[in-house]
Amino acid sequence: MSSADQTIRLTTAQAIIRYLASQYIVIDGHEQRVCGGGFAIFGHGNVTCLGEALYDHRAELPVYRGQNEQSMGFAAAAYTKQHLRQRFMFCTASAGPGTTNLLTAAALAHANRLPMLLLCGDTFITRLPDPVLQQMEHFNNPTLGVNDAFKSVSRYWDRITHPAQIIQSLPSALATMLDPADSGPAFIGLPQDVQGWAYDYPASLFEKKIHRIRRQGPDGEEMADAVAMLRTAKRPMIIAGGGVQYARAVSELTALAERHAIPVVQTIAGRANMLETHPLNIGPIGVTGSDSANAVARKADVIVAIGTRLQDFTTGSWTAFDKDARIIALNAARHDAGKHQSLPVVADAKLALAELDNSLEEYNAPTDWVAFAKGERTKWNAYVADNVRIGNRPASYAQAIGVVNAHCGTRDRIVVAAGGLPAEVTANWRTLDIGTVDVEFGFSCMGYEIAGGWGARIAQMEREPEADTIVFVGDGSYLLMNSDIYSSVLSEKKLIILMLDNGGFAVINKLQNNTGNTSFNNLIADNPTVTNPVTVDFEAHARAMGAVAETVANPADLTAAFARAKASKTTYVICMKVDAYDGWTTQGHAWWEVGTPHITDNDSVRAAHLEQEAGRQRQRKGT
Ligand SMILES: Cc1ncc(C[n+]2csc(CCOP(=O)(O)OP(=O)(O)O)c2C)c(N)n1
Repeated sequence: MSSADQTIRLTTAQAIIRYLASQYIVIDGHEQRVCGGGFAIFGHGNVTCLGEALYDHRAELPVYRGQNEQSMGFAAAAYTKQHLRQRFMFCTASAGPGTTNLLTAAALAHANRLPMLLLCGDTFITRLPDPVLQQMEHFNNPTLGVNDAFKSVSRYWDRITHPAQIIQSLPSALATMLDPADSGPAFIGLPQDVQGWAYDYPASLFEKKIHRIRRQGPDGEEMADAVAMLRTAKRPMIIAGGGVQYARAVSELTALAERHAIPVVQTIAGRANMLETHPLNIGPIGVTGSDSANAVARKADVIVAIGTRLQDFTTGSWTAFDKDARIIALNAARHDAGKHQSLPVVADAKLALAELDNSLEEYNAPTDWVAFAKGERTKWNAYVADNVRIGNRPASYAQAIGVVNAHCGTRDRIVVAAGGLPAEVTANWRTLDIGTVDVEFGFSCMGYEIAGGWGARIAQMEREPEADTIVFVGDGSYLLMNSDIYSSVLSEKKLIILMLDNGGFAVINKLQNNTGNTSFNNLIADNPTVTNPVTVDFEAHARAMGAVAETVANPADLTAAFARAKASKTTYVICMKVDAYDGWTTQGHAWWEVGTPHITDNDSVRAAHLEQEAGRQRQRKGT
């Protein structure tokens, strides 16, 4: 008998988990499992078969018990982000509501291009017991169920209707997740009966396999065009996105910028691509950016956009640039490289940046242009220094950010997602080390903060346990999803959480006011159906989940509290009130397109609409 004919008889679920446990990757010379384990909430749809298989492999693939499927997915997203997409985790949900709870997390991973494996129970293939618990029946299509909802938020989708199918499906799912151009969530629906069916699997399926993340070199002609265009630049600018970090191309980016004196601005995901102190770091660009980056962006004639999907916060809804500026888009994904009629260079950033650097030879950006960019940055630094200064106004996000930034470790990781904090962190945070900032703004999803902090901390403890994970969260996001404080305590994955309370959804209230509308339904104080406006005791709430918690009266008291949090071995929550109106960073913004009413009886809404439309004059329309 040929060795190729050797088989191992396993259930579908056993085979999936055994396969996952035998997949490896080499990171910095160390072989590691590509799957770092997973998050699970069991129910009848996954406990009996998948649960049995996971128990047998619990030493190789650690299973963390979640509190909410959605937050499990956020934790998995933050985990892979911290591992620069080189390792991922799985999430398993039972069926019906457990599975649909994962939908938002899948969308977040899709928007942020993050790998995560979703293993979800499904209805019976035989249909003999139908309709089953939690089954949603489509009267005219029995194949449709809740799992089909994942098709639009997954990069890979499959339903296993026979045990043999995983021989094809699992390698495809992994190939998708590890492809830099295609990376995103992979969804596998597992009918409850099929999970337990047995099959004689080829033994070779379970042999140790070492994966590589492909580095696609640039096409010669695309690169030649890019070099020719960049050589003509009188005012070149680089936009560095999150893809630079995923390609582990930070040193190539820095070398290119330094050798040819090209100013670099960053996207939100690319916020920690360059140290704050680097002279060519001109700051964050766009709607929540800096005056310095936006001033440079307005004048740049050739823009090299690297590893960015050019979302509206980066481009100021495409008003941030000169209409005649030309864009070279260097990206692993063809989709991103072709945006806005850019000159595409479809390639791995590390390889392409090195080649671009060499091919540019003696090209240097004109010195007056570089001096202009540096001068703008100096002015922005002064603004930020004053903006984070304690006492400059009522307690604000910026002041809290300033205190933490001044006292955190250089390798500490900060996690932020929704509300006003992403903008405040992007504008005011001084990057102390590469890859230390996780501002989730691909989906800007409330609830990611604490759950993501937990996942980030799991990854951080695998790589650099001496550093801390620091979460900034508003009261709105906290109330939406906080139960992973308990998870972090249970699993001893310590977080430092800054819970900043401005009485509700303050950033949306600000948008409501800025568009001429009356405050309504955002701050607790402005909700007509709130007839008993009690306040939440956040400190007691966090303590009830096992965290150490304290409340500070003002940013001046935050320094000592943060030191206590640093010294704590357990998750530590610091609560502080900030001002909902007088607390914002007011500089550094670019125009942002939001839909405003074209007709209204309200004069201030009409005035805001006209002002908003006036900003459109600068908008590039796809050219
Ligand atoms: C899941 C989700 N629901 C709704 C929104 C829309 N939204 C964006 S920010 C925000 C308010 C967040 O409140 P909070 O966390 O208190 O931050 P603040 O606005 O006060 O800074 C809302 C409702 C969102 N981003 N995510």
